[in-house]
Amino acid sequence: MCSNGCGLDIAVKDKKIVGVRGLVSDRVNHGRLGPKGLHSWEPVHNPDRLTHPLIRKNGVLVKASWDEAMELICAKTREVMHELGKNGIAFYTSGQLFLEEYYTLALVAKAGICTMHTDGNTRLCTATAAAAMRESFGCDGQPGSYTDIDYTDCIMIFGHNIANTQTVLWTRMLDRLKGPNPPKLIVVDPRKTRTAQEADLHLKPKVGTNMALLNGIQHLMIKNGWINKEWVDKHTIGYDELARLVSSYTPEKVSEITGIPASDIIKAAEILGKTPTLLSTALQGVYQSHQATASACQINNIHLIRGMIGKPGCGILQMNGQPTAQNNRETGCDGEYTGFRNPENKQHMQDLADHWNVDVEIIPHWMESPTHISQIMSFIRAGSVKFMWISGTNPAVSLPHLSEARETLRKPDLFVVAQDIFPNETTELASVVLPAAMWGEKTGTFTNVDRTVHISDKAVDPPGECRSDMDIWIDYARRMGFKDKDGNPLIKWNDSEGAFEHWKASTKGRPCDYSGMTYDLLRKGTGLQWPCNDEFPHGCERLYQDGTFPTDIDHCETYGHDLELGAPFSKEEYAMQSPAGRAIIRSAQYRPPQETVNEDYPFWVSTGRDLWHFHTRTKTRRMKHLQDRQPDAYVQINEKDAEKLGIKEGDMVRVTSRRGEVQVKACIGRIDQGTVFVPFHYGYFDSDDKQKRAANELTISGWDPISKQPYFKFGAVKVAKVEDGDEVPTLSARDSTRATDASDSGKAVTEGKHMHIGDYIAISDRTAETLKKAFTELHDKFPTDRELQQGMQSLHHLADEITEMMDPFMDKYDCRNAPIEALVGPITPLHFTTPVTYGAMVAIHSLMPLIASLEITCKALNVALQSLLDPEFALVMRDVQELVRRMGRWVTGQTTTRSVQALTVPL
Ligand SMILES: Nc1nc2c(c(=O)[nH]1)N[C@H]1C(S)=C(S)[C@@H](COP(=O)(O)OP(=O)(O)OC[C@H]3O[C@@H](n4cnc5c(=O)[nH]c(N)nc54)[C@H](O)[C@@H]3O)O[C@H]1N2
Ligand SMILES: Nc1nc2c(c(=O)[nH]1)N[C@H]1C(S)=C(S)[C@@H](COP(=O)(O)OP(=O)(O)OC[C@H]3O[C@@H](n4cnc5c(=O)[nH]c(N)nc54)[C@H](O)[C@@H]3O)O[C@H]1N2
Ligand SMILES: [Mo]
Repeated sequence: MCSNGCGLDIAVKDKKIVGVRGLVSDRVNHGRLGPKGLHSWEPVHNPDRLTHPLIRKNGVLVKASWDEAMELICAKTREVMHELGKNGIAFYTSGQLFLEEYYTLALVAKAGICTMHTDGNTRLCTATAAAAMRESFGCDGQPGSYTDIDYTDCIMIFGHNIANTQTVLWTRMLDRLKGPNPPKLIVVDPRKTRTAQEADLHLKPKVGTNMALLNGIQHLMIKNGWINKEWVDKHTIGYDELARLVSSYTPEKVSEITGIPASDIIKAAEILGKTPTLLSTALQGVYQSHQATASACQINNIHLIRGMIGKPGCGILQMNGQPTAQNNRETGCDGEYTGFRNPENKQHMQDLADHWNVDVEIIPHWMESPTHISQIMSFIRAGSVKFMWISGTNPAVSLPHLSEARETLRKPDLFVVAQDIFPNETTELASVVLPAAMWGEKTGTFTNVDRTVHISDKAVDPPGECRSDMDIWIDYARRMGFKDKDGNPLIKWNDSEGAFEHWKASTKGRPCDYSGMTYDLLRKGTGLQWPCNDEFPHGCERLYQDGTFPTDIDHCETYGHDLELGAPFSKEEYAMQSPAGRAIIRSAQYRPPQETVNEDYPFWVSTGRDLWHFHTRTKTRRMKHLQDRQPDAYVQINEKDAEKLGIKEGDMVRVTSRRGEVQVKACIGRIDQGTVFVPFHYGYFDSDDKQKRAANELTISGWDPISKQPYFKFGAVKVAKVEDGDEVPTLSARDSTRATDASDSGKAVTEGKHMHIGDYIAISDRTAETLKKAFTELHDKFPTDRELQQGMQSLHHLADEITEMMDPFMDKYDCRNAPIEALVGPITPLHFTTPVTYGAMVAIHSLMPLIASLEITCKALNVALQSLLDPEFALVMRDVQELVRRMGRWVTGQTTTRSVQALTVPL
């Protein structure tokens, strides 16, 4: 139940699990277990387990056979694909299944259905960790090792309440902190958490201001020369830009933004600047907060500017949250591609297609990244996704802005499959429910945050008719008839070892190389760290030991993004940056969060975790020791704030945001004034009165521009004591269940619908025609300007070429007579003015909006045509785009060379 990846032994008696203990020989936990690990086996045999498939009939879920359920799912898949195409289907999975299960799902989604909508709850969890490592190092993968904790001189824990959330890793830190030569400990958290209590220096930023603090720290490190310039010059790019950008982040300015005293900022910079070794961790206080990826990159930067990476004691743990978040990312079930491949790298995609024995065109890789969950939800609302398969996650509690999320999931025309081990708030909204086997009942591997791969063996049979998630997807693939390009079954394995062997082969040569591992090797009493291959047969403890990073243009997982806007860089732009094996120092300004406090909503709200519970508590609710420690939802509030509002410990309090409200008990102290904290563990499955209490009733809907991870850590609320007689907000029966029967969900509606690609082709054709007219008009308007006249003739030739190239496809997409004025309005007119020198320059310039517009149209069409498997026309549009770019180059060149005479000589 966290990403630490502890090894454990399972005790079985009479075919039942009766206990677990930590595995002493394991490199990760050395025999230790935390409270959740120790009790983790208890829910396995809980009588509430789902044991049979269920299908919704007359509004209620009724028992069905596997055959009935799977045939219905297949029929609905076909129905939706027939109406909307493959991108009417979405998969939303977990960070809690096994590697082999995700790998199977990746094939089903990417090469069976071929949808671009595959995501996981890992998007809510550690999408930012992955994004930040891709930006800084060229590829996902934690550089460090847990052993760094044993050697380091300084630990920085950033937005991470490790004492609650990774208890075993925390004890490893406590060993050092309470032993000889303890490392210095810096903790950055707005709350005085159990972690922060142990800190030498506790920085308490206002929520959402991490970026300002990190820029401020780097400013001081650079100003004081606390950097390793020699290493920086040799192994990084981007340093000068960082130095320039952070130079205005003085301690006074940063203190003003963050609320941290300037002296503490100076102290932090000095510790970080002078420590001989440094180990950093970051988690949700960074990833779910404002400017998430940008901030996580600055933590990488602190290591890079000091050259503290790839050496003992110098790890960066961009943490994971869930036990198998790493595997979801590696196999490509969220925003990434199998084996950390780059979707924009043709060879990477071809290698994957060869390994799967499918045509490369069918793998959805045309867009820069697959659809993220918030976007899938908005497609559902718009009616362009009508089939959603949810596995191992409980979005009806864990997604932000719950009232909207629930309304989306219960939409009558959406067909929802929920695959879980227990009934929960999401199964209540499902059309079909599939009962899954859990760990202990199935075999598979999982990879923790320091790249250690473990095997988890089956110990007992699952209850009732439960099947493993992998078996369910293999069954689906067979029933759907998914084939490779030789007509053989797409999925070529029947068991987890078979899946692992196939997966292994797909990783050879990639950074996450598993090729040297086998199930037998993994059974030798401890896990193995990837890469594990011929070069590292026993696994590799630390990445980047020689200062070489996977940023080579042929090797990297991404070409990177603008940290502030999230806009992707093109391959050409990346080539110009030329990192070529060097790490990338990326920088950005601090910007204030989108929602801020005001008179009506005067408190910042943050949400997160408690020590005793895991997520939506489907498991920890059923572990008596843990449930009894923290049975109720609560809101944490500062002493002074509570006093002002007349609130005492245990009082019922109403917390209201612009989106919803909850009523929960007050828990006073250990938090700064002006901020409140609500754990997100409490939903409605075990609440009789359905009183509103889920933290996500309050949260905003917004996400990081690069990682697309939702913002769970800031928003504005008001707080009031509940008085006798006040209304109690409850979740209505309507909101908590689905009204449509399974057979009616996902029904096709075809009237008035049509694919819009023809409209867009017509727009590009018409834009080219308009350009031709403009070229002729300009040519005639300036008879004495020979250069302009020649230019217009040449550009006209290019435009002719464009319309000729597109002509053969106009009928295919039925777009000769599309009413495009109605679609885009009048196309921009030309501007003419006098005198003639200035006038010609402005006239040439005024071509640019049309040219730019045509270029974007071409690019969008190229991607859409690839997805429609029309590579011929897609290639034409790529060539057209190149012609349009050349037009743009002419216009830019002419405008700039003309500018001196036209703009500075009086006429
Ligand atoms: N007991 C328990 N352990 C768990 C889990 C669980 O549910 N329960 N879940 C697992 C999973 S999936 C995950 S992702 C991890 C999450 O583990 P953590 O990230 O440690 O947990 P959170 O409580 O979500 O958030 C961490 C801290 O961020 C702080 N914070 C909020 N806003 C800001 C900010 O703007 N800046 C800074 N610097 N800090 C801020 C909060 O005060 C909070 O203490 O835990 C894993 N372990
Ligand atoms: N407000 C707020 N919201 C948050 C967060 C926050 O800090 N604040 N944190 C976010 C984060 S980091 C995370 S990770 C998410 C977690 O959010 P969820 O993923 O929705 O939470 P879980 O309760 O872990 O849901 C996992 C589900 O999988 C089921 N399950 C367990 N094992 C198996 C299995 O082997 N097979 C199948 N099919 N099902 C299984 C469990 O019963 C459970 O219903 O929440 C996010 N939401
Ligand atoms: Mo998470």
